[in-house]
Amino acid sequence: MSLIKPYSVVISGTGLYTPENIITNEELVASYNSWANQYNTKHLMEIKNGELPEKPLSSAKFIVKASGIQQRFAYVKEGILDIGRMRPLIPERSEELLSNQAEISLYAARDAIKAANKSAKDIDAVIVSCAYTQRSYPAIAIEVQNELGIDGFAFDMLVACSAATFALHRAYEMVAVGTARCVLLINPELTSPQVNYQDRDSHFIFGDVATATIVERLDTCKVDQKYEILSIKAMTKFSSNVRSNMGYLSRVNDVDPFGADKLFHQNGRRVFKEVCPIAEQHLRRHVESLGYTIADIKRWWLHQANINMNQMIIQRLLGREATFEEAPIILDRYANTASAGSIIAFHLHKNDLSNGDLGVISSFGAGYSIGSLVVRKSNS
Ligand code: CO8
Repeated sequence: MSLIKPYSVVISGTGLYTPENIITNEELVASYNSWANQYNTKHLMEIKNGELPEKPLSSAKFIVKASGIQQRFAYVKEGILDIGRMRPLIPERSEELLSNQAEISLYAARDAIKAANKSAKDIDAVIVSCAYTQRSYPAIAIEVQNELGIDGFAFDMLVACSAATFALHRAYEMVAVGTARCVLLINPELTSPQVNYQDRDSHFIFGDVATATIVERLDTCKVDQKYEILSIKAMTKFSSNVRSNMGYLSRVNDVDPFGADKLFHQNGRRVFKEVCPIAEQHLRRHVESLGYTIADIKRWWLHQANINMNQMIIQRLLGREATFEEAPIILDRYANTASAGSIIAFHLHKNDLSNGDLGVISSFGAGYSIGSLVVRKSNS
């Protein structure tokens, strides 16, 4: 039993940073295939003798059919398509300069603060939440807090695909109980440094982006269009089917700190099969626990990893195919942006809802982790 009377909590603004550089499927496949052909020629004898497997070729047609992804954005494009490098070229910055993740966080954060009609003095806490942070400490969130001149406190948190929804949950709790009036949370998803561009099965999956959200008390909100958070729900279930072994122990393990297992790798087919039913059940239970039916939900801002996954989950929930308006897709342009996908969908496809309309923001993926929020549009 809670002794604290909770405040009503709203999302009052969102922000989006989209990098200038686009990489199309065709460009990515041409680069990968050149690299694979070069590798196969170089290792012809070992491949013939069965000592090494041949590198199979990739295809843009396969990528669209299997994932729905047409292109992705890259924070730095230079180096990714160069078959002598196949990773972005991001020079190290001196300690006096802004870090890369703080830089992209600030673009999205300023956008969200403006949308919510807030200023630095209104904000009590900053959360940076994403799949990776570029250093362990000091927190990227504290760097962002300093740049924006925000008082209070800031911290980083990592929950892979569910980093954004789980951070929204923490922000909701802080505002509801009154430990913060207004929270800025940011998802600087700089994924390209962790993509294995020499792996045909995953070279196409990810894109870079940053999103930001302002969560505050209803009674301090200064904008007409807001989304009241009615309920939050999370679940996790351990699985190594989506994994990166990059970590600070590589140095003492005496292993290659940049080996293939230190980059993103997955058993995509198993993730698909296992996560879809868990996500569907989670979302159904969440909505029904509030006394609503699935049909009461006007919009589903779902995790954006794979179009077929979203279609299967929504088909199971609704018992029919969803329209674009009911479950918007942004992964065709942005690809999988780790935790930011559902927030991009929310940012781009929320303004047309009417007063009182219900929606669900949800993530599902690595961990496994599933996070959801049921929100209600309020125009006043
Ligand atoms: N080109 C041509 N053929 C290919 C390619 C390619 N690029 N890749 C695979 N194939 C082949 C396979 O080898 C296979 O051939 P065969 O039938 O002869 O064995 C055939 O195509 C079919 O392969 P799959 O069965 O693997 O194909 P799927 O239809 O399952 O599609 C996907 C593969 C797209 C990976 C799909 O399984 C998927 O999307 N699964 C869900 C994945 C998911 O949601 N993962 C979670 C992502 S993690 C996350 O969101 C955040 C993590 C943290 C961030 C990390 C940042 C770097």
